[in-house]
Amino acid sequence: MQDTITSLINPADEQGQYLNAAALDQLNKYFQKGAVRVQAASTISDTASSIISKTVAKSLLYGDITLPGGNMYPTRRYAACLRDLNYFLRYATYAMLAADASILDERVLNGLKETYAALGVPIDRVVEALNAMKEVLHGAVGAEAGQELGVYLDHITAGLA
Ligand code: CYC
Repeated sequence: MQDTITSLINPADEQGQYLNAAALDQLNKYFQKGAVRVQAASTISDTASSIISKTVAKSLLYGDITLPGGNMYPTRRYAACLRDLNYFLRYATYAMLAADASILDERVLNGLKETYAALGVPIDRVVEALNAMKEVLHGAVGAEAGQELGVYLDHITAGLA
């Protein structure tokens, strides 16, 4: 996993250089938003299950997908879906704190598209749920952190395309 700090320090170290003005400017922006990110992560830690249930209610709950023949039926699959949404929320939160998407590539997206295809998990519905999660997060953590989390949820969507 990478984060903003290591991704600026590592290349400078490889060249034996102090951080240049552009790198320091990026670090400054990263630290300026630090309190907002930690506050958002704190809200998510406290309210994750409500964020997930609102997400499901907005996107998946009232349709055929939860009925016999749908991929969220029976309860075992429903539970797998809730678990996956929790993974997406938790890893998007880590990525937001690091301001770096690499953890998503390494731990979430690696092989996920193929797994979903093999199990018949409908990717368009996963994307619908990810978009609903973005809206729910906007309400839960506010516009600024919500927008940043949205970048990482979009990264998951892009990795499933
Ligand atoms: C299954 N989701 C899976 C599986 C994996 C993941 C590996 C197959 C193994 C299992 O059932 O546990 C995902 N596992 C992950 C991820 C990580 C991981 C992301 C990284 C931490 O370790 N079905 C729907 C909805 C959607 C859904 C649209 C929820 C948004 O219709 C999800 N995922 C879903 C379902 C299954 C699944 C229903 C079970 C499918 C089956 O067994 O038939």
